[in-house]
Amino acid sequence: MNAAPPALDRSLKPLPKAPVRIVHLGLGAFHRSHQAWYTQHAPDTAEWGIAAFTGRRPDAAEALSAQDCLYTLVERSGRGDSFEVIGSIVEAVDGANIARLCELVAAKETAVVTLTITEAAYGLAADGTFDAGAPAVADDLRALSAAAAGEAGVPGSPLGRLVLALARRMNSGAGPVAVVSCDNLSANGEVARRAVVGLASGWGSGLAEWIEMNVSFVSTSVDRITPRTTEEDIAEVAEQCGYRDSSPVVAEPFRNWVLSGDFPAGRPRWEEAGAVVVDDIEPYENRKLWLLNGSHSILAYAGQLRGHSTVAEALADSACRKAVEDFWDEAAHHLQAAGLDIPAYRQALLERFGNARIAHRLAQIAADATTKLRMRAVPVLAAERASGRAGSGAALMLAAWIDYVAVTDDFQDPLAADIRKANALEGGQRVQALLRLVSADVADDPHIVSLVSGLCGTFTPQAAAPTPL
Ligand code: CS2
Repeated sequence: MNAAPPALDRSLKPLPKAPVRIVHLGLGAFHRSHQAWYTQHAPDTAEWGIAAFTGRRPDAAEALSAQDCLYTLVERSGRGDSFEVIGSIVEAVDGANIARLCELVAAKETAVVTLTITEAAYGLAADGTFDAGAPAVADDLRALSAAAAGEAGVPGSPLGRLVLALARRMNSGAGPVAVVSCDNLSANGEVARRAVVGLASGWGSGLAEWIEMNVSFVSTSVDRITPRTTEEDIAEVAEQCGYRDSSPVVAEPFRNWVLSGDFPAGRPRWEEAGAVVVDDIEPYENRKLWLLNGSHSILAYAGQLRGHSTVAEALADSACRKAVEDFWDEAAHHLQAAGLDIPAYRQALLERFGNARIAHRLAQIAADATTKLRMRAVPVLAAERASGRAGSGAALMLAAWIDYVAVTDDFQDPLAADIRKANALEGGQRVQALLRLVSADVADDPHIVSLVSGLCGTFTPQAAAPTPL
Protein backbone atom coordinates (compact mmCIF):
# COMPACT_ATOMS: atom_id res chain seq x y z
CA MET A 1 0.00 0.00 0.00
CA ASN A 2 1.28 3.50 -0.82
CA ALA A 3 1.90 5.85 2.13
CA ALA A 4 -0.39 8.90 2.24
CA PRO A 5 1.33 11.95 0.67
CA PRO A 6 2.64 14.59 3.11
CA ALA A 7 0.41 17.56 3.94
CA LEU A 8 1.11 20.87 2.18
CA ASP A 9 3.08 23.27 4.39
CA ARG A 10 5.97 25.70 4.15
CA SER A 11 8.54 22.95 4.45
CA LEU A 12 7.27 21.61 1.13
CA LYS A 13 6.81 25.02 -0.48
CA PRO A 14 9.03 27.55 1.26
CA LEU A 15 7.12 30.66 0.25
CA PRO A 16 8.07 33.67 2.41
CA LYS A 17 5.39 35.04 4.73
CA ALA A 18 4.85 38.72 4.04
CA PRO A 19 3.72 41.10 6.82
CA VAL A 20 -0.04 41.74 6.95
CA ARG A 21 -0.86 44.94 5.05
CA ILE A 22 -4.15 43.82 3.48
CA VAL A 23 -7.19 42.71 5.44
CA HIS A 24 -9.75 40.73 3.49
CA LEU A 25 -13.36 40.00 4.44
CA GLY A 26 -14.89 36.95 2.75
CA LEU A 27 -12.33 34.15 2.61
CA GLY A 28 -13.80 32.05 -0.18
CA ALA A 29 -12.66 30.40 -3.38
CA PHE A 30 -13.01 33.57 -5.46
CA HIS A 31 -10.77 35.66 -3.22
CA ARG A 32 -8.17 32.91 -3.38
CA SER A 33 -8.27 32.59 -7.19
CA HIS A 34 -8.35 36.34 -7.80
CA GLN A 35 -7.03 38.99 -5.38
CA ALA A 36 -4.64 36.52 -3.68
CA TRP A 37 -3.33 35.49 -7.12
CA TYR A 38 -2.76 39.12 -8.17
CA THR A 39 -1.03 39.86 -4.86
CA GLN A 40 1.26 36.87 -5.25
CA HIS A 41 2.13 37.93 -8.80
CA ALA A 42 2.80 41.60 -7.97
CA PRO A 43 6.54 42.38 -7.97
CA ASP A 44 6.35 43.69 -4.37
CA THR A 45 4.50 40.63 -3.06
CA ALA A 46 7.09 40.15 -0.27
CA GLU A 47 5.77 43.36 1.37
CA TRP A 48 2.06 42.59 1.13
CA GLY A 49 0.58 39.76 3.18
CA ILE A 50 -3.18 39.21 3.38
CA ALA A 51 -5.07 38.39 6.58
CA ALA A 52 -8.33 36.87 5.35
CA PHE A 53 -11.46 36.53 7.50
CA THR A 54 -14.26 34.07 6.80
CA GLY A 55 -17.93 35.09 6.68
CA ARG A 56 -20.38 32.96 8.58
CA ARG A 57 -18.35 29.89 9.49
CA PRO A 58 -14.80 29.28 10.72
CA ASP A 59 -14.21 26.15 8.56
CA ALA A 60 -12.26 27.70 5.69
CA ALA A 61 -9.96 29.53 8.12
CA GLU A 62 -9.31 26.39 10.13
CA ALA A 63 -8.58 24.29 7.07
CA LEU A 64 -6.21 26.87 5.63
CA SER A 65 -4.45 27.59 8.95
CA ALA A 66 -3.75 23.86 9.32
CA GLN A 67 -1.60 24.05 6.17
CA ASP A 68 0.27 27.30 6.87
CA CYS A 69 -2.31 29.23 4.79
CA LEU A 70 -0.85 27.75 1.60
CA TYR A 71 -3.12 26.23 -1.03
CA THR A 72 -2.97 25.07 -4.61
CA LEU A 73 -4.52 27.04 -7.43
CA VAL A 74 -5.55 24.60 -10.15
CA GLU A 75 -5.72 26.50 -13.42
CA ARG A 76 -8.09 24.48 -15.58
CA SER A 77 -8.09 25.12 -19.32
CA GLY A 78 -9.85 23.10 -21.99
CA ARG A 79 -6.60 21.22 -22.54
CA GLY A 80 -5.47 20.37 -19.02
CA ASP A 81 -4.59 21.56 -15.54
CA SER A 82 -1.60 23.41 -14.15
CA PHE A 83 -0.85 23.83 -10.45
CA GLU A 84 0.58 26.69 -8.44
CA VAL A 85 0.97 27.09 -4.69
CA ILE A 86 -0.28 30.47 -3.49
CA GLY A 87 1.27 31.97 -0.36
CA SER A 88 0.01 35.58 -0.31
CA ILE A 89 -2.55 34.82 2.40
CA VAL A 90 -0.50 34.78 5.59
CA GLU A 91 -3.25 34.60 8.17
CA ALA A 92 -6.70 32.95 7.91
CA VAL A 93 -9.11 33.97 10.64
CA ASP A 94 -12.63 33.05 11.75
CA GLY A 95 -14.84 36.04 10.88
CA ALA A 96 -16.28 35.90 14.40
CA ASN A 97 -12.84 36.87 15.79
CA ILE A 98 -13.67 40.55 15.89
CA ALA A 99 -10.85 41.35 18.31
CA ARG A 100 -8.28 40.28 15.68
CA LEU A 101 -10.13 42.16 12.94
CA CYS A 102 -10.08 45.35 15.03
CA GLU A 103 -6.42 44.90 15.89
CA LEU A 104 -5.42 44.49 12.24
CA VAL A 105 -7.63 47.23 10.79
CA ALA A 106 -6.39 49.62 13.50
CA ALA A 107 -2.73 48.86 12.71
CA LYS A 108 -0.73 51.53 10.88
CA GLU A 109 0.77 48.87 8.54
CA THR A 110 -2.68 47.96 7.19
CA ALA A 111 -3.25 49.92 4.00
CA VAL A 112 -6.04 48.08 2.18
CA VAL A 113 -9.25 46.26 3.15
CA THR A 114 -10.69 44.12 0.34
CA LEU A 115 -14.20 42.66 0.32
CA THR A 116 -15.84 39.63 -1.30
CA ILE A 117 -18.90 39.42 0.91
CA THR A 118 -21.50 38.71 -1.84
CA GLU A 119 -23.84 41.19 -3.49
CA ALA A 120 -26.55 40.51 -0.93
CA ALA A 121 -24.39 41.64 2.01
CA TYR A 122 -24.44 45.36 1.18
CA GLY A 123 -27.91 45.88 2.64
CA LEU A 124 -29.37 47.36 -0.54
CA ALA A 125 -33.08 48.05 -0.89
CA ALA A 126 -34.80 47.27 -4.21
CA ASP A 127 -34.17 50.86 -5.35
CA GLY A 128 -30.42 50.47 -4.77
CA THR A 129 -30.29 52.65 -1.66
CA PHE A 130 -28.93 51.49 1.69
CA ASP A 131 -31.78 49.92 3.66
CA ALA A 132 -31.42 50.97 7.30
CA GLY A 133 -34.67 49.15 8.10
CA ALA A 134 -33.53 45.70 6.90
CA PRO A 135 -33.47 43.39 9.96
CA ALA A 136 -29.73 42.53 9.76
CA VAL A 137 -28.83 46.21 9.30
CA ALA A 138 -31.05 47.31 12.19
CA ASP A 139 -29.41 44.66 14.44
CA ASP A 140 -25.96 45.93 13.50
CA LEU A 141 -26.93 49.57 14.08
CA ARG A 142 -28.05 48.60 17.60
CA ALA A 143 -24.90 46.54 18.22
CA LEU A 144 -22.67 49.41 17.07
CA SER A 145 -24.43 51.92 19.25
CA ALA A 146 -24.08 49.57 22.25
CA ALA A 147 -20.38 49.06 21.46
CA ALA A 148 -19.84 52.83 21.20
CA ALA A 149 -21.41 53.20 24.66
CA GLY A 150 -18.96 50.63 26.04
CA GLU A 151 -21.63 47.95 26.36
CA ALA A 152 -21.51 44.46 24.86
CA GLY A 153 -22.30 44.90 21.18
CA VAL A 154 -21.07 42.70 18.37
CA PRO A 155 -22.25 43.33 14.82
CA GLY A 156 -23.07 40.15 12.88
CA SER A 157 -22.62 41.26 9.26
CA PRO A 158 -19.24 41.70 7.57
CA LEU A 159 -19.80 45.41 7.01
CA GLY A 160 -21.01 45.89 10.60
CA ARG A 161 -17.80 44.27 11.78
CA LEU A 162 -15.76 46.44 9.44
CA VAL A 163 -17.39 49.58 10.85
CA LEU A 164 -16.47 48.52 14.39
CA ALA A 165 -12.90 47.93 13.21
CA LEU A 166 -12.80 51.34 11.46
CA ALA A 167 -13.88 52.96 14.74
CA ARG A 168 -10.79 51.36 16.30
CA ARG A 169 -8.65 52.73 13.47
CA MET A 170 -10.07 56.21 14.00
CA ASN A 171 -9.15 55.95 17.70
CA SER A 172 -5.71 54.48 17.03
CA GLY A 173 -4.74 57.37 14.74
CA ALA A 174 -3.45 54.96 12.09
CA GLY A 175 -4.75 57.26 9.36
CA PRO A 176 -6.35 56.76 5.96
CA VAL A 177 -7.04 53.39 4.39
CA ALA A 178 -8.65 52.06 1.21
CA VAL A 179 -11.70 49.79 1.17
CA VAL A 180 -11.92 47.85 -2.08
CA SER A 181 -15.16 46.09 -2.96
CA CYS A 182 -14.62 43.04 -5.17
CA ASP A 183 -18.29 42.04 -5.42
CA ASN A 184 -20.31 42.05 -8.64
CA LEU A 185 -22.24 45.26 -8.09
CA SER A 186 -22.29 48.34 -10.27
CA ALA A 187 -20.45 51.24 -8.62
CA ASN A 188 -19.41 48.81 -5.90
CA GLY A 189 -17.11 51.38 -4.26
CA GLU A 190 -19.95 53.86 -3.94
CA VAL A 191 -22.32 51.15 -2.69
CA ALA A 192 -19.75 50.12 -0.08
CA ARG A 193 -19.33 53.75 0.98
CA ARG A 194 -23.08 54.20 1.44
CA ALA A 195 -23.36 51.00 3.46
CA VAL A 196 -20.33 51.69 5.66
CA VAL A 197 -21.24 55.33 6.30
CA GLY A 198 -24.86 54.29 6.91
CA LEU A 199 -23.82 51.73 9.50
CA ALA A 200 -21.34 54.16 11.07
CA SER A 201 -24.29 56.34 12.11
CA GLY A 202 -25.01 53.59 14.66
CA TRP A 203 -21.65 54.28 16.30
CA GLY A 204 -22.12 58.06 16.37
CA SER A 205 -19.38 60.33 17.79
CA GLY A 206 -17.95 61.44 14.47
CA LEU A 207 -17.23 58.05 12.93
CA ALA A 208 -19.22 58.66 9.74
CA GLU A 209 -17.39 61.99 9.28
CA TRP A 210 -14.01 60.35 9.94
CA ILE A 211 -14.79 57.69 7.34
CA GLU A 212 -15.79 60.30 4.78
CA MET A 213 -12.45 62.06 5.33
CA ASN A 214 -10.13 59.07 5.70
CA VAL A 215 -11.48 56.04 3.89
CA SER A 216 -11.18 55.80 0.14
CA PHE A 217 -13.76 53.48 -1.43
CA VAL A 218 -12.27 51.96 -4.56
CA SER A 219 -14.53 50.54 -7.28
CA THR A 220 -13.46 47.42 -9.10
CA SER A 221 -14.66 45.04 -11.75
CA VAL A 222 -13.46 41.53 -10.95
CA ASP A 223 -13.52 38.47 -13.15
CA ARG A 224 -12.39 34.88 -12.88
CA ILE A 225 -14.73 31.90 -13.10
CA THR A 226 -14.15 29.85 -9.96
CA PRO A 227 -16.46 26.90 -9.42
CA ARG A 228 -16.80 25.25 -6.03
CA THR A 229 -13.97 22.81 -5.20
CA THR A 230 -15.00 19.14 -5.29
CA GLU A 231 -13.63 15.97 -3.65
CA GLU A 232 -12.28 14.96 -7.10
CA ASP A 233 -10.27 18.19 -7.25
CA ILE A 234 -8.74 17.42 -3.84
CA ALA A 235 -7.84 13.89 -4.96
CA GLU A 236 -6.36 15.20 -8.22
CA VAL A 237 -4.05 17.61 -6.38
CA ALA A 238 -2.81 14.80 -4.11
CA GLU A 239 -2.10 12.64 -7.13
CA GLN A 240 -0.51 15.26 -9.37
CA CYS A 241 1.35 17.34 -6.77
CA GLY A 242 2.36 14.64 -4.30
CA TYR A 243 1.03 16.43 -1.19
CA ARG A 244 -2.31 16.64 0.59
CA ASP A 245 -4.15 19.94 0.22
CA SER A 246 -7.58 20.11 1.90
CA SER A 247 -8.37 23.45 0.24
CA PRO A 248 -7.30 23.70 -3.38
CA VAL A 249 -9.14 26.16 -5.58
CA VAL A 250 -9.98 25.59 -9.24
CA ALA A 251 -10.28 28.45 -11.72
CA GLU A 252 -10.23 29.15 -15.43
CA PRO A 253 -6.99 30.56 -16.89
CA PHE A 254 -8.69 33.91 -17.72
CA ARG A 255 -8.59 36.65 -15.09
CA ASN A 256 -9.33 40.35 -15.11
CA TRP A 257 -9.25 43.14 -12.54
CA VAL A 258 -10.12 46.76 -13.28
CA LEU A 259 -9.73 49.26 -10.42
CA SER A 260 -10.63 52.90 -10.00
CA GLY A 261 -9.92 55.00 -6.92
CA ASP A 262 -7.27 56.13 -4.46
CA PHE A 263 -5.08 54.08 -2.16
CA PRO A 264 -3.99 56.67 0.41
CA ALA A 265 -1.74 54.23 2.29
CA GLY A 266 -0.37 52.40 -0.76
CA ARG A 267 -1.09 49.07 -2.44
CA PRO A 268 0.77 46.24 -4.16
CA ARG A 269 1.78 46.93 -7.77
CA TRP A 270 -1.11 44.79 -9.01
CA GLU A 271 -0.98 46.42 -12.45
CA GLU A 272 2.33 44.64 -13.04
CA ALA A 273 0.45 41.38 -12.55
CA GLY A 274 -2.09 42.42 -15.19
CA ALA A 275 -4.63 44.52 -13.25
CA VAL A 276 -5.83 47.66 -15.03
CA VAL A 277 -6.24 51.01 -13.31
CA VAL A 278 -8.74 53.39 -14.96
CA ASP A 279 -10.40 56.74 -14.24
CA ASP A 280 -13.85 55.75 -15.40
CA ILE A 281 -14.80 52.21 -14.47
CA GLU A 282 -18.44 52.23 -15.51
CA PRO A 283 -18.07 50.94 -19.09
CA TYR A 284 -15.91 48.01 -17.91
CA GLU A 285 -18.25 47.26 -15.05
CA ASN A 286 -21.29 47.24 -17.31
CA ARG A 287 -19.58 45.09 -19.90
CA LYS A 288 -18.75 42.49 -17.29
CA LEU A 289 -21.97 42.66 -15.25
CA TRP A 290 -24.25 42.57 -18.29
CA LEU A 291 -22.45 40.33 -20.73
CA LEU A 292 -20.84 37.83 -18.37
CA ASN A 293 -22.97 37.89 -15.24
CA GLY A 294 -26.22 38.63 -17.10
CA SER A 295 -25.80 35.66 -19.40
CA HIS A 296 -24.78 33.54 -16.42
CA SER A 297 -28.14 34.33 -14.84
CA ILE A 298 -30.00 33.44 -18.04
CA LEU A 299 -28.15 30.13 -18.20
CA ALA A 300 -28.73 29.50 -14.47
CA TYR A 301 -32.53 29.76 -14.69
CA ALA A 302 -33.24 28.73 -18.29
CA GLY A 303 -30.60 25.99 -18.13
CA GLN A 304 -31.95 24.42 -14.97
CA LEU A 305 -35.51 24.60 -16.30
CA ARG A 306 -34.26 22.64 -19.30
CA GLY A 307 -32.57 20.02 -17.15
CA HIS A 308 -28.94 21.15 -17.29
CA SER A 309 -26.65 21.51 -14.34
CA THR A 310 -23.53 23.33 -15.58
CA VAL A 311 -22.82 26.44 -17.65
CA ALA A 312 -21.14 24.45 -20.42
CA GLU A 313 -24.12 22.08 -20.70
CA ALA A 314 -26.63 24.93 -20.81
CA LEU A 315 -24.64 26.85 -23.42
CA ALA A 316 -24.63 23.77 -25.67
CA ASP A 317 -28.46 23.90 -25.70
CA SER A 318 -29.51 26.06 -28.66
CA ALA A 319 -32.53 27.46 -26.81
CA CYS A 320 -30.36 28.76 -23.97
CA ARG A 321 -27.65 29.96 -26.30
CA LYS A 322 -30.16 31.95 -28.35
CA ALA A 323 -31.46 33.65 -25.22
CA VAL A 324 -27.89 34.59 -24.29
CA GLU A 325 -27.07 35.97 -27.73
CA ASP A 326 -30.33 37.95 -27.92
CA PHE A 327 -29.58 39.49 -24.54
CA TRP A 328 -26.02 40.31 -25.61
CA ASP A 329 -27.35 42.05 -28.75
CA GLU A 330 -29.55 44.23 -26.55
CA ALA A 331 -26.85 44.99 -24.00
CA ALA A 332 -24.36 45.83 -26.76
CA HIS A 333 -26.53 48.82 -27.80
CA HIS A 334 -25.52 50.40 -24.49
CA LEU A 335 -21.85 49.43 -24.46
CA GLN A 336 -20.47 51.94 -26.90
CA ALA A 337 -17.40 53.33 -25.09
CA ALA A 338 -14.14 53.21 -27.02
CA GLY A 339 -11.94 50.18 -26.46
CA LEU A 340 -14.60 47.79 -25.17
CA ASP A 341 -14.37 45.57 -28.27
CA ILE A 342 -17.68 43.82 -27.63
CA PRO A 343 -17.39 41.27 -30.48
CA ALA A 344 -14.07 39.97 -29.10
CA TYR A 345 -15.44 40.00 -25.55
CA ARG A 346 -18.49 37.96 -26.64
CA GLN A 347 -16.34 35.49 -28.52
CA ALA A 348 -14.09 35.06 -25.49
CA LEU A 349 -17.14 34.47 -23.28
CA LEU A 350 -18.39 31.71 -25.58
CA GLU A 351 -15.02 30.02 -25.25
CA ARG A 352 -14.84 30.53 -21.48
CA PHE A 353 -18.39 29.26 -20.87
CA GLY A 354 -17.84 26.39 -23.28
CA ASN A 355 -14.87 25.05 -21.26
CA ALA A 356 -16.54 21.81 -20.20
CA ARG A 357 -13.64 20.91 -17.92
CA ILE A 358 -14.85 23.69 -15.58
CA ALA A 359 -17.98 22.27 -13.94
CA HIS A 360 -19.55 25.60 -13.02
CA ARG A 361 -22.83 24.65 -11.34
CA LEU A 362 -25.91 26.58 -12.42
CA ALA A 363 -27.36 26.13 -8.92
CA GLN A 364 -24.44 28.12 -7.50
CA ILE A 365 -25.07 31.01 -9.92
CA ALA A 366 -28.84 30.90 -9.31
CA ALA A 367 -28.43 32.06 -5.69
CA ASP A 368 -29.36 35.60 -4.55
CA ALA A 369 -31.41 36.31 -7.67
CA THR A 370 -33.25 39.38 -6.41
CA THR A 371 -29.97 41.24 -5.84
CA LYS A 372 -28.23 39.92 -8.95
CA LEU A 373 -31.09 40.58 -11.40
CA ARG A 374 -31.15 44.21 -10.28
CA MET A 375 -27.61 44.59 -11.66
CA ARG A 376 -27.87 42.25 -14.61
CA ALA A 377 -31.34 42.54 -16.17
CA VAL A 378 -32.89 45.80 -14.94
CA PRO A 379 -30.35 48.34 -16.32
CA VAL A 380 -30.42 46.77 -19.81
CA LEU A 381 -34.22 46.60 -19.77
CA ALA A 382 -34.43 50.26 -18.70
CA ALA A 383 -31.90 51.38 -21.33
CA GLU A 384 -33.70 49.45 -24.07
CA ARG A 385 -37.05 50.95 -23.17
CA ALA A 386 -35.56 54.43 -22.99
CA SER A 387 -34.34 53.83 -26.57
CA GLY A 388 -37.86 52.87 -27.67
CA ARG A 389 -37.29 49.13 -27.86
CA ALA A 390 -39.05 46.35 -25.94
CA GLY A 391 -36.10 44.88 -24.03
CA SER A 392 -37.30 41.31 -24.55
CA GLY A 393 -33.85 39.79 -24.01
CA ALA A 394 -33.57 41.27 -20.52
CA ALA A 395 -37.24 40.53 -19.85
CA LEU A 396 -36.63 36.89 -20.73
CA MET A 397 -33.96 36.69 -17.99
CA LEU A 398 -36.60 37.85 -15.51
CA ALA A 399 -39.21 35.45 -16.90
CA ALA A 400 -36.80 32.52 -16.63
CA TRP A 401 -36.20 33.33 -12.95
CA ILE A 402 -39.95 33.62 -12.35
CA ASP A 403 -40.48 30.19 -13.90
CA TYR A 404 -37.54 28.77 -11.97
CA VAL A 405 -38.91 29.80 -8.56
CA ALA A 406 -42.22 28.21 -9.51
CA VAL A 407 -40.67 24.77 -9.84
CA THR A 408 -38.15 24.72 -7.00
CA ASP A 409 -38.24 25.60 -3.35
CA ASP A 410 -34.54 24.98 -3.08
CA PHE A 411 -33.27 28.53 -3.66
CA GLN A 412 -31.12 30.86 -1.65
CA ASP A 413 -32.07 34.51 -1.62
CA PRO A 414 -32.05 37.34 0.94
CA LEU A 415 -35.75 37.77 0.10
CA ALA A 416 -36.61 34.05 0.13
CA ALA A 417 -39.61 34.53 2.44
CA ASP A 418 -41.04 37.26 0.18
CA ILE A 419 -40.46 35.09 -2.89
CA ARG A 420 -42.49 32.29 -1.27
CA LYS A 421 -45.27 34.75 -0.43
CA ALA A 422 -45.37 36.15 -3.97
CA ASN A 423 -45.28 32.63 -5.39
CA ALA A 424 -48.60 31.87 -3.71
CA LEU A 425 -50.34 34.44 -5.96
CA GLU A 426 -51.64 33.61 -9.44
CA GLY A 427 -50.88 34.74 -13.01
CA GLY A 428 -50.06 38.40 -13.63
CA GLN A 429 -50.31 39.23 -9.92
CA ARG A 430 -47.65 36.66 -9.13
CA VAL A 431 -45.37 37.98 -11.89
CA GLN A 432 -45.83 41.53 -10.68
CA ALA A 433 -45.20 40.64 -7.02
CA LEU A 434 -42.00 38.77 -7.92
CA LEU A 435 -40.80 41.61 -10.16
CA ARG A 436 -41.39 44.04 -7.29
CA LEU A 437 -38.75 42.17 -5.26
CA VAL A 438 -36.25 42.97 -7.99
CA SER A 439 -37.31 46.52 -8.91
CA ALA A 440 -40.35 48.66 -8.11
CA ASP A 441 -39.91 50.58 -11.39
CA VAL A 442 -40.16 47.38 -13.37
CA ALA A 443 -43.17 46.10 -11.40
CA ASP A 444 -44.97 49.44 -11.79
CA ASP A 445 -44.74 49.37 -15.59
CA PRO A 446 -47.75 47.42 -16.94
CA HIS A 447 -46.05 46.97 -20.34
CA ILE A 448 -43.09 45.24 -18.73
CA VAL A 449 -45.28 43.07 -16.51
CA SER A 450 -47.22 41.92 -19.54
CA LEU A 451 -44.03 41.41 -21.60
CA VAL A 452 -42.50 39.27 -18.85
CA SER A 453 -45.78 37.36 -18.30
CA GLY A 454 -45.89 36.54 -22.00
CA LEU A 455 -42.33 35.23 -21.91
CA CYS A 456 -42.96 32.92 -18.97
CA GLY A 457 -43.06 29.31 -20.12
CA THR A 458 -40.36 29.86 -22.79
CA PHE A 459 -38.06 27.28 -21.25
CA THR A 460 -39.81 24.01 -20.75
CA PRO A 461 -38.01 21.00 -19.30
CA GLN A 462 -36.49 18.98 -22.06
CA ALA A 463 -36.58 15.22 -22.14
CA ALA A 464 -33.87 14.68 -24.75
CA ALA A 465 -30.14 15.41 -24.50
CA PRO A 466 -28.96 18.99 -25.23
CA THR A 467 -29.23 19.93 -28.90
CA PRO A 468 -25.74 20.13 -30.39
CA LEU A 469 -25.06 23.41 -32.14
C1 CS2 B 1 -21.55 34.30 -11.30
C2 CS2 B 1 -20.23 34.94 -10.89
O1 CS2 B 1 -22.32 33.23 -9.34
C3 CS2 B 1 -22.51 34.17 -10.13
O2 CS2 B 1 -23.45 34.93 -10.00
O3 CS2 B 1 -22.14 35.02 -12.33
O4 CS2 B 1 -19.74 34.43 -9.70
C4 CS2 B 1 -19.18 34.82 -12.00
O5 CS2 B 1 -18.77 33.47 -12.16
C5 CS2 B 1 -17.96 35.66 -11.72
O6 CS2 B 1 -18.36 37.00 -11.58
C6 CS2 B 1 -16.93 35.51 -12.82
O7 CS2 B 1 -15.96 36.46 -12.69
